[in-house]
Amino acid sequence: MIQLYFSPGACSFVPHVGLEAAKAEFEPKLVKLHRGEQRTAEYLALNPNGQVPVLVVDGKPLTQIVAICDFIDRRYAQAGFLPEDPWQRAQALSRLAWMNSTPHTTMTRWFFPERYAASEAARQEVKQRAAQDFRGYLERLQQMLPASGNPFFDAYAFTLLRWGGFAGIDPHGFAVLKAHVERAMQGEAFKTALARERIALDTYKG
Ligand SMILES: N[C@@H](CCC(=O)N[C@@H](CS)C(=O)NCC(=O)O)C(=O)O
Repeated sequence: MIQLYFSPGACSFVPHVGLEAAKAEFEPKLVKLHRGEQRTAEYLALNPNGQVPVLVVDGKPLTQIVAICDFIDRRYAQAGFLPEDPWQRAQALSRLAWMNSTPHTTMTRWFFPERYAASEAARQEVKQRAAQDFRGYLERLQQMLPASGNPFFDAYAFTLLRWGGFAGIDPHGFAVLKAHVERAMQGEAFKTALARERIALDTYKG
């Protein structure tokens, strides 16, 4: 029995698409981050970090996107998401780890500036600097595209490009990345996850 704790539009979209693409049987469990449901005692018992995603497998929690992707890939090996060759596999995991550690955490600064600075002026500076850094990371992500080719990468790329819209970053400025993501959005697994989370690439308001 598999359950995925997710929140609409959050990074949990990555394993969400992965599970759908693997045609896995799983129970989606909605966590309302804006209501602080990730900080309840019950949830912290699953993930002491107070974050989504959590994959619960036969009652046992697994956290961290990269580890969850590795698990999904091995558990549903027939889907062939990640390369079998050790070097190519490590390279694919390296790209996911970079997305998780670098652009992702940069947007965490933009979403939660109060965790990084006390005054309103300093918080605005944190957000401005985060948005500036994030643009550079989207450039680098775009350059990685020729080496992509698995649903985890595509779902993370979608998530990051969508988050950029909140920070005033127009996805049209990353035409190749946008086209790649929009192609991925046409896949059945993507469509199912997008519909369940009720999200689209529509966060940029110009
Ligand atoms: N490194 C973690 C990052 C998880 C993460 O940043 N989750 C965010 C959503 S994208 C979250 O749950 N934030 C809630 C909070 O910080 O209160 C992972 O790979 O799972």
